[in-house]
Amino acid sequence: MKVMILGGDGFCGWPTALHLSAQGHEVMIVDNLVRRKTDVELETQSLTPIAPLSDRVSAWHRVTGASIETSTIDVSQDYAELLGLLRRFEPDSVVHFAEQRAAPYSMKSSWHKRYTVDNNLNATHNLLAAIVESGLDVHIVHLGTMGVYGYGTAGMSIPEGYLTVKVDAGAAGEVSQEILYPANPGSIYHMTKTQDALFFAYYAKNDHLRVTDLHQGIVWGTQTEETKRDEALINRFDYDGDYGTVLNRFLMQAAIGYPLTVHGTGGQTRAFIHISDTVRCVELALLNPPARGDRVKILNQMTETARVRDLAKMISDKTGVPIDRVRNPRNEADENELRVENKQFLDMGLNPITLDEGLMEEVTQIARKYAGRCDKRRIPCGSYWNAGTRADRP
Ligand code: NAD
Ligand code: USQ
Repeated sequence: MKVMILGGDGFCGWPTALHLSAQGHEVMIVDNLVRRKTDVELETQSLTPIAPLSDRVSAWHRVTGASIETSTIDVSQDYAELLGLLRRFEPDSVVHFAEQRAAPYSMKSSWHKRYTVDNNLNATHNLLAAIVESGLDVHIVHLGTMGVYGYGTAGMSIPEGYLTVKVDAGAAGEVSQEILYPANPGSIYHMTKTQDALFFAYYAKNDHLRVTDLHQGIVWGTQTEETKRDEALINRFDYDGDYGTVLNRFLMQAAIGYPLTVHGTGGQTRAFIHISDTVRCVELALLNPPARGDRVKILNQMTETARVRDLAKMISDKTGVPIDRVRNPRNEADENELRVENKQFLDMGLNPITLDEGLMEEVTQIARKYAGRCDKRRIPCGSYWNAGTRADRP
């Protein structure tokens, strides 16, 4: 299969590119390197030392003999170039990771809100319009988020994208209809993903584009089988207050003895998946596309749910590092239950890595190894959801 990977230099995109290349697929990475530039803006860097993109693909060629072509166009702005790449490479599939993905970053200021909306919506819409204009039959696999659903489920399991509702239609009696699960985003970033979903539904209906939307939980871990093969292939590890996600932050904090930063009560329940399972899920999604004319295929890409304070306790018990309950900078429910359907991936043969299995390996082999690169000043989260209105603004 020929696969174009938008955002293929990022945390999920890079190991996915290597995994697909290792399976014998022909891979092209398209990435404007904005994530590396954002590190400069935030005065931070990946805990792991990531090589420049050209060194990464050279190392992959040296280790495996396989070539990965790269392009550094901006998918949200360089429409003609994107169309040209599609026409030349003629991919069977495009995996779309190329969005600003941090909720705290999207809430930092008006500029960050507008950038996130402009970048994410235009990247997604440019891809859809370019595929239609190219006339190619390309399967799009998009990385969406569990956060499109919100995290409150009224006691039921969150279904995979669609919900059957029954409405009392008066004289017509009870009518039943399948709808997209109602969107309930908790940040500007998450909101862009709910809007992506409408673009996909429209283009699947109007142009019969084949689209799979993967509603992914929080990714943890760093390395995959392929990124371990050479030091220059190492994956990025974000630990800062904007881009660092909760579990990897706790693992890094444990490695350097920094009290674990639980927001509020820590009663927030979230869905999780290991990075090695992310790459396997993307491959499974590529191998099982919807047919032309089908509605958008939506899968919940997560393997476990956990409460933030339980994760902190698990890591604290294993490492002895204390827990620090910090004021929650976000506007979110303190406590929520979360149950999620993930039958489709399990039926396709996914055999998930569990939280308990991989946690300590991550602390010792990655976080402790690179602890010297951590700048503790970058750990606190300084992005406040209600900074403009709160009396207790920082
Ligand atoms: P990341 O920021 O590490 O990677 C995104 C990549 O896309 C970066 O390399 C960036 O330079 C590139 N990019 C962004 N805008 C671009 C543009 N306009 N043109 C070209 N390239 C562009 O993020 P990630 O963690 O790898 O996440 C990838 C996708 O997966 C995102 O869409 C995110 O919403 C989704 N996702 C991530 C997680 C997670 O925990 N990391 C969880 C659920 C969903
Ligand atoms: N949290 C803490 N302490 C911390 C950091 C976070 O308690 O030091 C809490 C947050 O308040 C939140 C939860 O942990 O309740 C998750 O935060 P997060 O930063 O790990 O995850 P989130 O902002 O939801 O975003 C991440 C990715 C995003 C992806 C999303 C999947 O950055 O790209 O879409 O996870 S999901 O959460 O399932 O929507």
